[in-house]
Order: sequence, then C-alpha cells, then structure tokens
Amino acid sequence: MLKFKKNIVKNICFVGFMGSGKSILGKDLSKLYLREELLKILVNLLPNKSNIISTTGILSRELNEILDKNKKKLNNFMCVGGMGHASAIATGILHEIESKKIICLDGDGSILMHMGHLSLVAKEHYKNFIHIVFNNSAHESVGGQPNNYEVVDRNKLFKALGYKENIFIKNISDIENYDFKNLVGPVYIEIEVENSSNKNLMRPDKPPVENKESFIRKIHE
Ligand SMILES: Cc1ncc(C[n+]2csc(CCOP(=O)(O)OP(=O)(O)O)c2C)c(N)n1
Ligand SMILES: [Mg+2]
Repeated sequence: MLKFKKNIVKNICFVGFMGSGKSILGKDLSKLYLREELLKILVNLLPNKSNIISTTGILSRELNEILDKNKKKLNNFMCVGGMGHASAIATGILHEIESKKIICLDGDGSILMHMGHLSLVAKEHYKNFIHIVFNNSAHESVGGQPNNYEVVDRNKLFKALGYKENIFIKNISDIENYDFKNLVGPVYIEIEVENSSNKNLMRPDKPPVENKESFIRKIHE
C-alpha cells in the first residue's frame, strides 16, 4: 500500500499568498482596485433587471452583499461551489433564450479550469453574451495563490475562441465609458483587480436551488 512520509501539502504552504502576494511574473497584486469597489460601479452601470451569472467564490458573495444593500433589481444566479461553470451556465441559457442579454461575471482561475466549453462561442456567436472577467491572476477566494492566467495571451485566446471584441480595463474611468445596454457580444471584458477582499462578507441566506428557481422566474422580466 502507498504510504506518505509526511503531509502532502506543507502546513505553511499557502502562508504569504494571503492578500498581497505577487503574480507568477512578479507583478505586485496589492496595488490595484478592489474587485468589490469595481463591482459596485458595475452594478450601478448595468440596466435594471439585467440577468447575471456570477462565478464561484468571493465575487458572488461581494455581489450578493452589494445587491442586498443597494436594492438594485438585478437577476443574479450565483454559481456556488462549481468553479469554472458560470460561463457554461451563461452560454447554456443563451442556447435556449437568444433574445436576452446574459452577463457572466467570472474569475481568471475559473476560465483556466473549464475553458473547453468556450469553444461553443466560436460556433454559436452569441450576440448577447457579455463575459466579464475579474482578473487578479490568482485564486483569491481560497487564499490568493497565483495562477497562470497572466502568461496567457488573452487577446489572441479570446479572438480564437470567437469573441467579437476584447476589452481590457485598467482604470475605473474606463468602465464608465461602456454602454452595457448596447454592447454586442460575444464580448470579453477583462477588469484588473487586486488579489484581496473583505473577509467579513455576509453569506447568501437562501439555498442555491431557491436562487436557481428565482433566477428562472425573473429571466423574462
Ligand atoms: C471544481 C472546483 N474546484 C475548486 C473549487 C474551490 N475554489 C472555489 S473558488 C476558487 C478560486 C477561484 O479563482 P478565480 O476564478 O480566479 O476567482 P477569485 O477567487 O480569484 O475571485 C477555488 C479553487 C471549487 N469550488 N470548485
Ligand atoms: Mg482570480
């Protein structure tokens, strides 16, 4: 029988990444805008009743808290626990309902984890697919470990995947320039953010099944 001499993962393995680590290419990930700040701005720019699929991890918790506080009416499904599946859910909905804009708020690690189904974009040319990736070059939600997103040429990648436009946002003012209501997809929007978050965020108070049912009910509003 296989026996391990010691712990497979050293106890201190992740220490040092929390919050302010460097990216794998050495970029300081602590001096950018906080994802939560940019999410607040984005929420204000999105048309009322927008349909949003948000990725696994802290992004969804931030969005949940923002929507709870400001009462803006956005229809949000949180992809709890299923890292990498938010964009598959978004494109799956577009297969059935072509006429509704679906905004997918995603993470860089999630894109890397399940990129395969994005080949459908090249095939189906979803004009209502708005794919917004909050890039912190790390798995921020689980400790901030850097990943390889930074070394991938996203401009070439998303062009090859059939996206009509790639937009790279580095400043808050750049976000405000986009008219989200009239954007034509498939479009990839990358927003550079810091590798950290508020650790006292509230958690969603409803189970995922209820979230799903409420999302489906409101999708046509
Ligand atoms: C299939 C799967 N693997 C791993 C996890 C644990 N997990 C949840 S969020 C996360 C990191 C996600 O990274 P990214 O998409 O870059 O989002 P960020 O946390 O940086 O906002 C991980 C590893 C999970 N929920 N599901
Ligand atoms: Mg990330």
